Amino acid sequence: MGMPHKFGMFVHWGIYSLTGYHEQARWRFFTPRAEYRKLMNEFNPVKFDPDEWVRLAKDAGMEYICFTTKHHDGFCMFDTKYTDFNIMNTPYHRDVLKELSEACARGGLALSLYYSNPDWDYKYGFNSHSSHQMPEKGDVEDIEKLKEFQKNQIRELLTNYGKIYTFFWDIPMNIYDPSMNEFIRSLQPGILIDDRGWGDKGDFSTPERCVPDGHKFERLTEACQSVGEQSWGYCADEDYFTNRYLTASIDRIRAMDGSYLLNVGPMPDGRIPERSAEIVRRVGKWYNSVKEAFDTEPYLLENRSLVCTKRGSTLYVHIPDGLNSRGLTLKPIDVLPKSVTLLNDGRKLKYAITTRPEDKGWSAPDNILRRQTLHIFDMPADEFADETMVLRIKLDEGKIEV
Ligand code: H79
Repeated sequence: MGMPHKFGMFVHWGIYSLTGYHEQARWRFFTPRAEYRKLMNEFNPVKFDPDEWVRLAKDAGMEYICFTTKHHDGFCMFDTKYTDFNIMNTPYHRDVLKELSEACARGGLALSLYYSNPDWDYKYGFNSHSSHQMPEKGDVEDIEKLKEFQKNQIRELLTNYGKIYTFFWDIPMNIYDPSMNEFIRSLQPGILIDDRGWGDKGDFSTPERCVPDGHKFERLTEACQSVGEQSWGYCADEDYFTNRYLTASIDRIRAMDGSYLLNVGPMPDGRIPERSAEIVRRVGKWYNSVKEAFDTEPYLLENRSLVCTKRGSTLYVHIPDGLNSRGLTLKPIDVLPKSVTLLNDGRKLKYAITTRPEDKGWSAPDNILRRQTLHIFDMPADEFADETMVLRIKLDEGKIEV
């Protein structure tokens, strides 16, 4: 269940990377359109190597890449006939989306397309019903023209780049027009569409930079988060997230059966910053070692800071918040498992059922008897303080009410 692909790499790349600041740099600096457009003449990513991106993603256990074909700035990272503000008119003159789509196909990754509703370059892009608008003098609000423009670009996007896995509209239009998603589906029948388009909820939800409460998502969900706190596009002084935070965030989303898009922002020369790549590799190593604990069902433990999932007679205990000691009591589990394994490094852990006081011949009123509870001993809590630990607890068939 859940989304067909579970872990992906979001890539925010555009001429905004030249600012080394933020994908919405133009908004933040109130840059006039004509001024911002000059960046197009500088964009020449001679070190762009999509096979390298694909390798990074695949090694991390990712199954797809979601690429920003056009962010709010309106610059198109693909060959489009409908605006000159596109990659073909940079010194690079190459359709990077085409090259990425071919690299994904070679590497066996699915490809998703991000497409922004706000368009700060298009003369008829203004939408007074929505946020993130930057109209300039002389622009005209004309939603019909905007629809036509989008449909023309969507036809290009969904015709020229092979099979597309999902379509990620960004920033809801707040105008209802189901024909837009119908148009997408008419071009790519199997595609999944997110919930930020023209007023309908699409196929899947998109919590952004957050982990919603709950144990299981009620509809298809793909959460997204970047490797750093500041920006999605390349940021020269990014505040990178800790491994502790990212593994906890991915773990909680995946345990609820959401998929997870982890974003990187390539530099103007086309390379993914080494520190971002290092994060993807490290998180990926963790993900690959614990991923059998996902695509499971939730199981509730009394300790709510722990996340528990189960498949058949196997329970997985996830510890996204770390431990204060080297021991762990797992109420209400009161049966002796066959084995307890720390998936992070495969080590076996010691465990026992705590004794009832009456087993020692002590008597106590029923209501203060301690339950028998599974206890795990001597966990490497310090060694794994900076990543979410996941335990695999194998039980005898039928030993636990699940
Ligand atoms: O491309 C990245 C950001 O530049 C862009 N989305 C990510 C993937 C973004 N632009 N602005 N914001 C994110 C912040 C505002 C988001 C909101 Fe919404 C828009 C809040 C409500 C409408 C999107 C849709 C997030 C929640 C619902």
